[in-house]
Amino acid sequence: VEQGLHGKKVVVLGMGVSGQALAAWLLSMGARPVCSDLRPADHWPPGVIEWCANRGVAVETGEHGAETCRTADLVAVSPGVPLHIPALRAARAAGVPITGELALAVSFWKGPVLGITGTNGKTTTTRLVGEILRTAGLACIVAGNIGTPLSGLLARNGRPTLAVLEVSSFQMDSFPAGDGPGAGRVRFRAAAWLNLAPDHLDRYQDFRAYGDSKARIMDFQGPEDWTVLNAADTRLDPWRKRGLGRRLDFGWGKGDRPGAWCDPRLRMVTVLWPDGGAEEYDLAGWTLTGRHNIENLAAGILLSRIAGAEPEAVQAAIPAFRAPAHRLQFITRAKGIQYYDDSKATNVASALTALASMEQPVVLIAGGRGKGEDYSPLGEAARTGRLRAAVLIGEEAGAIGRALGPFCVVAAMNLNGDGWGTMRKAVAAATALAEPGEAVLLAPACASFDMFQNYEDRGRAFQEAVFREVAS
Ligand code: UMA
Repeated sequence: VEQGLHGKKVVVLGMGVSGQALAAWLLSMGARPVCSDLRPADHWPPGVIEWCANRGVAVETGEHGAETCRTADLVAVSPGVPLHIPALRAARAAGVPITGELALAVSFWKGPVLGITGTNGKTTTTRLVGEILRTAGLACIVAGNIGTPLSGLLARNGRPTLAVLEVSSFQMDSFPAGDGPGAGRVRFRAAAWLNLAPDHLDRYQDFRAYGDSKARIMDFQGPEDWTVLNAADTRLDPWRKRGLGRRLDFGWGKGDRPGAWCDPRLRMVTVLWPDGGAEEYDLAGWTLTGRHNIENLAAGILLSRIAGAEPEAVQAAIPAFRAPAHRLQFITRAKGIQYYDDSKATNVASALTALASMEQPVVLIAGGRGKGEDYSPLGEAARTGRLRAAVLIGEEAGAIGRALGPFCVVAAMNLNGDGWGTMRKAVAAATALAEPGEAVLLAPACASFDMFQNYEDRGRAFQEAVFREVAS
């Protein structure tokens, strides 16, 4: 693979945004991509089949054929494709190398790469680092799980440019082991692991396997590189010593070792470097809600400094940064009720984080498609804390309702897959339940795919419903 892709048959599995970007880049490299997607031809994303036909690119619809993969020079998977499917087993048995879209793109990327992984907070931290680097006048691209496949940017990779990547466990899964295709060329100048909480248990055998997947980011680092780990998250403990990178931690308190240390009272972050250097950052003007976002900021400061941003630029970016949409985003206040959109809270842990970040009692809108998670921690929040009422939607409404038990008022809304209609009903019900001084919070603890295209679509539906409701 390192010797070039020219003339090689590369089967691309999954034709979402990753597969499309990868196929186009492979073609530009003179490879012979074969585009394969489980969807039948009439359900492919618009224009993709025509794009292939116009360029003589072979397509395989409705299946990933074992023969297609067995006869390839390389198979490259999209993040959403699980690695144990029969076609990939056939490829493995035939000795065909397998890689992932992001792994392949990183192995061809010429500039330094920063990788940011974790269950929650990845997108916020990735965007923050991008903003700080821009404030510092450093050229960079921001890509990965955040929505922009890196392979789509390879064509513009003439001059080595810093890449700031949000890396999901799905993407990490298909980074080849030491002897795999391109593995020797994959390197993370800095890798940050923000936190670990149960998620995606429908894809992984268990929680440990999910953590193992994220931990692999440290395998692609040398002694000159930096590993940035959350000191406060004990779930990272089994993997803290993994990899060769130099350690920087981030956490709370005064800090007794190199890293970024947050003092919530003084609203300061102190950075300690291994050579004894120290820096202080003032959090005045930081607008994001919640302790978790201060942890994200601490990690972001370390990554930006490693990437070469000067402390002055880091300080200037702190008050200027705004939360990305659908992440505990304040929407509006009407009749004393505040509305927050945390549609990105697609697992129980992030819904709990959202609840813990709210200062007022909450009427929660939750539910959607489950990922094999246990909802009882939400019941605990209802019993002990701020969760006063809940409006439940989607496939998991029943399961969450059972977990919430008798501790809060529960209403369920479902309009047979009509997501936007259901959301309007849910927002109306939540508004009726909320008292002045309380908050209506969308933090679903579930994926959105039962009723929405994605979490953004769900968040937009919520925001539209809120503005309708408060105008009525
Ligand atoms: N497909 C197959 N075979 C399969 C599974 C899927 O052919 O076995 C096909 C589907 O029919 C569909 C296509 O693959 O046509 C979708 O591919 P994909 O699921 O890999 O999604 P992409 O559109 O390529 O988007 C992916 C990420 N999606 C997933 O990881 C599920 C996006 O993250 C990411 O932004 C994008 O690449 C760019 O890098 C989304 C996500 O939900 C936001 N990520 C998860 C998360 O954050 O929790 C991990």
